[in-house]
Amino acid sequence: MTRIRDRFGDALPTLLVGLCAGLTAVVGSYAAAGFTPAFVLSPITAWLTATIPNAVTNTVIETLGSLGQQLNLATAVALTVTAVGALAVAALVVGRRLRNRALPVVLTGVGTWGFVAVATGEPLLALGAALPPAVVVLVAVAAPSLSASRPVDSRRRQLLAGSLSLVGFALGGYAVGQRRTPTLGGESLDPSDRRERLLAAAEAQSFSLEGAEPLVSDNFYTVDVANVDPTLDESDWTLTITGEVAEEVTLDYEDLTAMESVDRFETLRCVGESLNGQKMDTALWTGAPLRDLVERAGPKGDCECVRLRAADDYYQVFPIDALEDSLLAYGMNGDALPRGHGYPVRALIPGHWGEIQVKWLTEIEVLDRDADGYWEERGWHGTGPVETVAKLHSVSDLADGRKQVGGHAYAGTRGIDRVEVSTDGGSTWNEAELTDPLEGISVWRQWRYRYDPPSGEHEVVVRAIDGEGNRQPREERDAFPSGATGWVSRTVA
Ligand SMILES: Nc1nc2c(c(=O)[nH]1)N[C@H]1C(S)=C(S)[C@@H](COP(=O)(O)O)O[C@H]1N2
Ligand SMILES: [Mo]
Repeated sequence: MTRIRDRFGDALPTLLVGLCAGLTAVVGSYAAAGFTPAFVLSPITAWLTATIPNAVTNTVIETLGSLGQQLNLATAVALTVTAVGALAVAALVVGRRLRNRALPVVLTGVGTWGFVAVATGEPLLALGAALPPAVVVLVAVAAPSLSASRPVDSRRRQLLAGSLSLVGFALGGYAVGQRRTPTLGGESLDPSDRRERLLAAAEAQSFSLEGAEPLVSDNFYTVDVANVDPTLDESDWTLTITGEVAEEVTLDYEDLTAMESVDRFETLRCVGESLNGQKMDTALWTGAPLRDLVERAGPKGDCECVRLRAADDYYQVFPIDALEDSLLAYGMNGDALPRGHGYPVRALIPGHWGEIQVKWLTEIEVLDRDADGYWEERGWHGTGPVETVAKLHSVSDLADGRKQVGGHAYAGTRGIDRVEVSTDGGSTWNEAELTDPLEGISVWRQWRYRYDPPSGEHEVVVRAIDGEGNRQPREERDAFPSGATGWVSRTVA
C-alpha cells in the first residue's frame, strides 16, 4: 500500500479530498448557473420535497414555517456533497487499484458532469459543477505526499494552502454566482398618477405600529413549493387558456399589458401560517381582469372549475366562479412583479387563501371533472375564502404613560367591521380604532388601541367582527388543514 501511495504521490487523506470535491462541485455549479433552475440544488431540493412524506412536510410547515426551506436547502447541499464526494473517493480507490493517475480525475469529472447534466437538464452549465471536483482530484493525485513520512511542517503548509484555496474558491464562486443570478422583474412600470395617489394615500393613513407592517407591506412574505424560483422572461411568456373550451386563447405579455389595467390593493394570507403569524401582507397590484379572458375562450366542462398551472410545476384547482373580480397581475406597488412574487404574471383571486394566488402563471385549464390542487393532494383545504383574523404584533409605551397595542385584521371580501380589544383577559371589551379600508375588494385594516395600563401583568386579547356581522370564532384550531383560528392574546407587562 505504501508503495502504491508513493508511486502516485497521493496520500492526502482520501475522505478529505472527497469532501473538497463535493463542496467545490456545489460552488462551481452556483458560479455557473446562479440561483436558477440550472443550479444543481434546484432539482435536488425539488426531489427532496417530492420524496419527503406529506405528514413530515405538514408538521415542518406548522412548527418551523419558512425555516423548512432552509432545512431543505441544507439537506440538498449535504446530499450533493456526499454524492460527488463518494464518487471522487471511489474514483481514487479505483485509480489506485489500477495504478492509473488519470482515471480518478476523468471518472470524477465525467461522473459529476453526467449527474448534474441529467438532474438539471443543462449539459453546458453542468461543466461548472464538474470541473472543480476534477481539479481537486487532479491536485490530490499530483500533490507531493502528505503521508506521515513527510516532515510535519510540510504537511501543515499543504493543508493550509489547501484550505485557503478552498475558502478563496468558495468566496469567488459565491460572488460570481450572485452576479449570474438574473434580476427579473421589479423595474418601474410606466408612471401612473392613479397608482402614485393610491400609494401616497395608503402611506398617509397608515398607523405607525412598532413591530407591525404599515398598510402597504414593506416586507411582503413569500411561500414557494420550490427552493429556486423560475426564471421566466416577459418577452417569451405566454398564457394559454385551454382544456374544455370552445376555442383556446393564448396571450403574451404585450397583449396583457395592452388591456385596460386595474390598480387595486389586495391582502394575501397563507393558510399554513400560525394564527398570529407573519404570512399576511398587502400590496397595490396592477393587472387585467382574468374572468373576461376565460369567458372569451368559451368554457364548457361539467365541474365549472379550472386548474391554474405555473412554471414551477405548481397547480391549483378551484371553481370558475371564484374568478369573478380576479386579476392577471403584472405589477406590485408600481413596479413589475418581482421574481419572488411571480414575475412576469400571477393570478390574484380576492378573498381566497394565498395558495391559489398562482405565481409564474402559464396555463389555465378548464376541467371537466373536479381535481385536487398541489396542496389539496397533500391534505390541505386552502382553496376557499379566508378565515377572519385579528393579529396583535405591536405593543408600545406612549409618551403620556399609556400603552398602545395594534396589528392588522383581515376577513377577505367580507371586510372588517370592528376590532375589539380586552385588556383584562376577555372580561370586558373595547372597540379599537381602525384605518379606513384601502381601495380594493379584499384588504386588511390596521387597528390600534390605547389604554392606561393596570399595574403589573395583564392579558390583552383581540378579536374581529367581519363586514357581515360575524365575530371571529374563539375556538382555537391549528393551521392544518384549513387555516388557524382563535383569538390572539398576549401577556403585557
Ligand atoms: N407557482 C406558485 N404559485 C404560488 C405558490 C407556489 O409555490 N408556486 N405558493 C402559493 C402560496 S402557498 C402562497 S401563500 C402565495 C404566496 O404569495 P407570495 O409568495 O407572493 O406572498 O403564493 C401561492 N402561489
Ligand atoms: Mo400558502
